[in-house]
Amino acid sequence: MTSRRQFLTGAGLVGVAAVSRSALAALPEPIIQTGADTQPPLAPPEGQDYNPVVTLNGWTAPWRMNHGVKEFHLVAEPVEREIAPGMVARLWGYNGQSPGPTIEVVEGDRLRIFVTNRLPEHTSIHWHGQRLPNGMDGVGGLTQPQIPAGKTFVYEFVARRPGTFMYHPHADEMTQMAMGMMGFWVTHPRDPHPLIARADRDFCFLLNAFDIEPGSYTPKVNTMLDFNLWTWNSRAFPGIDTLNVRLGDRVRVRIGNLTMTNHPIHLHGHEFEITGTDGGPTPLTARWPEITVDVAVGQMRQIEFIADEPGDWAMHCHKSHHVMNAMGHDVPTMIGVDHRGVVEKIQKLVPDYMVMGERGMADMGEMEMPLPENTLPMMTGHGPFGPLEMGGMFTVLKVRAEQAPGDYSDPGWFAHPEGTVAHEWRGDTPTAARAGAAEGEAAFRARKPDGHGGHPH
Ligand SMILES: [Cu+2]
Repeated sequence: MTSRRQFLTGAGLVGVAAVSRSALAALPEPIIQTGADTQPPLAPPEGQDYNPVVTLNGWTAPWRMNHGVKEFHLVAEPVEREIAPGMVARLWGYNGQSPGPTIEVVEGDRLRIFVTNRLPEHTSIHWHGQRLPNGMDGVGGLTQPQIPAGKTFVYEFVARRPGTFMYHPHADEMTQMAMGMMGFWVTHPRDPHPLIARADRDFCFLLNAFDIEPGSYTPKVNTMLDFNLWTWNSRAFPGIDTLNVRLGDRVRVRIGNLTMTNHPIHLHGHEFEITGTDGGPTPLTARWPEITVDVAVGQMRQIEFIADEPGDWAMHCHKSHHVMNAMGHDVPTMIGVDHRGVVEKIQKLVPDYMVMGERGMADMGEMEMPLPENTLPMMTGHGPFGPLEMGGMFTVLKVRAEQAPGDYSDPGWFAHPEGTVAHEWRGDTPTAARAGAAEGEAAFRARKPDGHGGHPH
């Protein structure tokens, strides 16, 4: 849902087509987003000369043309962001959401970006990765005065190089980024570029993290490393939308990391190449196939692959605690511990006592355990075969032959062709062979390099 909110008296609801000269002298109306659904790509109004990006659980900032200059209006303000169904966080962001809208422009565009500060403290915006005049770099105190609460500043520069970028405050950074202030930036090449392929689908998202105590709404802003909610565009699984593509599509995924740790992002079923970073397109000779890309703090990576395997392919951070939602960390490992007898004794003292993790933690995926209000289950989500036992930085790449070009809607779960799903073995189970076995049991024989070998090991 996008709503146009009346802003700074006078402008009212001005349609894009009906902007008068006097209206152009005023600030562009900021577009406010009220929901967390992935919005359809914003096709450029004057003939589609690029394939627009899709911001996962986000949207692209609309702009207006003013005498050859693209004008945007960002409003830094407190927002409410649904992290996943069942949990809302009180964050700071831009234009109603965290992250703010993606700014999507074309190489060579002249830009004017108005930034209105509706936060209780000063802010600034740094345009991460841009070539621009030093005074437009947005480092409060170094290249500009801070933007005081209630004031609007203007940034003006030319989008000089194509690529994958982001924006974030360079003012009280630890607080403002811990509160969710950030946004994506994509600059498309003006002309066909030897190192930038035309992608059929172009997705982008930022890696971010929060420390929100179970049962509360506002992030702790003094947390340095021990965040408990690992999110993509301020969404945690199962709140992260799937990446829906057509079989055979060239897919580009742009990822930026504004957390305080690295994230090895792993894609199942395909190999990809890193085709660019926030430093620019990667030379062809420096590309190699990967299935995991480590995105370090403050880095951006742009990966590309041909989606040529139909199915529902997991895509996630490979740090296993980053695919979980908030949990108590100080739980001892109980695997293999026999609680029988002990439980009843403890329950006499602590009636609510329950056994956790005796067989591993998978039971948590199904456990109907009472949670504090506004708290996500640690491991959750259901697939066609049962609980997924996931949280945090996890989603699914859905590759379908029948997905129409330009259709980003969710096709539902994959229908596996007959006989292509792992299943229970129902035949005989032979005794396992074992090294160092006693006489009469099966044993491996290793042949030593000297050719004598033959001894059981
Ligand atoms: Cu991670």
